[in-house]
Amino acid sequence: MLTRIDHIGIACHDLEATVEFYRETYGFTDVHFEVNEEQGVREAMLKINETGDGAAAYIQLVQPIRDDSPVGKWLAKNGEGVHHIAFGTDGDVQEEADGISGKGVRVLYESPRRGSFGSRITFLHPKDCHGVLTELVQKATS
Ligand code: CMX
Ligand code: CO
Repeated sequence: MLTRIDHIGIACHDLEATVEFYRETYGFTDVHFEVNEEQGVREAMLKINETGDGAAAYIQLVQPIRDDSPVGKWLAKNGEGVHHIAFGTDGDVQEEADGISGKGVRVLYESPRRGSFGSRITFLHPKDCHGVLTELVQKATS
């Protein structure tokens, strides 16, 4: 089941400056940085609140490390802004994706890839989701 908004993904040109904006403006100080080579981004996860399913909701700031990556291409076309939303599962993300695929929505990955904090992620095509690139996230088991 999808039980939370896991994160909202925001594309930016300068990760440190954007983190500073969120810290200064809103007081979001719980920040985790990582690089995801496969996705072509440097990212910062800003924790907003815990969720009822034992996970948490974040703002994910992403800066491309390659111009030809999904975020690099999107930024060149649109400039900074909301790039995707992510829903969290309480179970297996592939099972969730299979169920959604059965409803006629294109799932972008054949099998889940690695996301923030070692999570398992996949994406749904924005053209099948009313213009919203949608990510599904299964939290890493701790
Ligand atoms: N939101 C909404 N629509 C989008 C979009 C987005 N983020 N990205 C692309 N589109 C739209 C484009 O506007 C375009 O529409 P038009 O044909 O009407 O102009 C169409 O989708 C095709 O876009 P494109 O620029 O040609 O891009 P591609 O088809 O090469 O790639 C996508 C689009 C979704 C397949 C690709 O971005 C992708 O694989 N995304 C998943 C991975 C990802 O985004 N990783 C970064 C985040 C990592 C993380 O969250 O951890
Ligand atoms: Co994301």
